Amino acid sequence: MDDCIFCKIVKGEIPSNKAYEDDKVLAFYDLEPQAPVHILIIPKEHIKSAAEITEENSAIVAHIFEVAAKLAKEKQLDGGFRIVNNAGDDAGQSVKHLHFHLLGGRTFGWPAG
Ligand code: DGP
Repeated sequence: MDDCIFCKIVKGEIPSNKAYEDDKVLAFYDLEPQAPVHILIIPKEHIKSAAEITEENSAIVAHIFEVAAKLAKEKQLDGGFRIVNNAGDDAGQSVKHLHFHLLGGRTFGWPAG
């Protein structure tokens, strides 16, 4: 996707502060952190949102959660952490490339906003 910010980050056309990378996913620090640890985990493949997850591409979501658990351990989020996915305009998804927020280092209220 030519006009997708996160595709440009994957291609290295926009710089990011990387936390993890492999052939399928990239994790990088959010520009507007909402917690002491705020990492975005994205598939390298362009998938618009969680609404586009199907039987064919759902394995990437499992892989993203494996990476989240690994990062949470690495960042010593032993007390807990939150994984957030905003899907679509009503949920406030501002970047239309599937991403999961890994948030930690503070406590969180519930229900969310
Ligand atoms: P969401 O609202 O769920 O679509 O979250 C998008 C997040 O992406 C938001 O927390 C800010 C972050 N973000 C947007 N553009 C950039 C960027 O160019 N670099 C980085 N590191 N984060 C970005």
